[in-house]
Amino acid sequence: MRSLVLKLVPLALVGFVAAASAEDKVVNIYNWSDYIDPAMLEKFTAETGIKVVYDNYDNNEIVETKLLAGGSGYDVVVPSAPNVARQIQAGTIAQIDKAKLPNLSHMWPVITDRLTAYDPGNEHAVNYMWGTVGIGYNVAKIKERMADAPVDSWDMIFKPEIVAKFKDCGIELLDTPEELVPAALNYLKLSPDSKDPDEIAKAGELLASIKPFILKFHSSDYIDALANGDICLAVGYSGDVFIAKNRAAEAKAGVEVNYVIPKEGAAMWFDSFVIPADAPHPEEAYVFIDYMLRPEVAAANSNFVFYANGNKDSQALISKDIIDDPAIYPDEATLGRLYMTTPYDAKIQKIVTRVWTKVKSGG
Ligand code: N2P
Repeated sequence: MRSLVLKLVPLALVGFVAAASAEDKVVNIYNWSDYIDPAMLEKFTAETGIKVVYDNYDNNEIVETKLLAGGSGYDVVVPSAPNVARQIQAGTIAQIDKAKLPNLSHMWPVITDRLTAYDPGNEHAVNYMWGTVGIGYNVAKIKERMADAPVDSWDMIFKPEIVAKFKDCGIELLDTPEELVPAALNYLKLSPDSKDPDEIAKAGELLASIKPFILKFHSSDYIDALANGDICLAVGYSGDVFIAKNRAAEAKAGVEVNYVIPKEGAAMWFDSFVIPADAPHPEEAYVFIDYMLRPEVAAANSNFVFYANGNKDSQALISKDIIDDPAIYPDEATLGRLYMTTPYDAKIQKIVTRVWTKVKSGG
């Protein structure tokens, strides 16, 4: 009898501790919308007992505003590279303790090396996914309106007499100057990374000239709108257009969506995990990031959202359609056409924001 009691007590204690910690442990994630396989979150909680509170955004500006204000309550956020650089400077994100991320060993040096331009030594950020900003379109609707439409060119968006032809079937642009101003500069054969106020003003004029043809400025709405055939043309993020393409194919309603990296070139961007300096649960943040760096988890996420990732050892597990598509994993020729941008300083940021507000208000 005595030995039975002794055996039961420790078991009961273990049960109590497990229940208490499962209740306490939580990680607050703030990530881009449509950017993860939800099954990976369920698996994470089942394995670790850490509950995930998962919020979405669809532009960097809101992340930056929240981090600068402080007290966001988030433990992991996923900004793009120029924003990481600005947030390092502002002191809003923590230095990564690499010893807590053993799965960093799976990262892809080609990607991590590129990111040192924004985060020297990769001390603050760990790449999640990367992609491009290009053109998504409804194959039939475009063809109907212009049989020889230059679908591989930014003329589709920036040449008023061409874009005008597609106004009636619906055009959406990402609601962010971070992507549209560089795209306009590049079309004008100016540096997409220009910090020159006169050049930025010229990009603004070009964008204002096509504003009358734009149905909506929004950074995630175009996924379903393209998939349902409600719009025919969008400037969007690569994987998001692929999600639209797949949703359209699954719906079998005769909508065919395509994505192109236009021949004049396009932006290449990188989104990385960071831990806010005031994160309430940094230990859980590390457990979460390290889990996301497992090759099988990284591959499952890429397979679900059609973005390339920064995890070399996951590549062998990614579906062949994705790995072999140069619009997702660019070949050398495509890579040569991709540009990266650097952060605006506060003065130029103000100018860019003003230009964008003017474009959207049609002024
Ligand atoms: C995910 C969009 C992420 C791309 N839906 C922007 N960096």
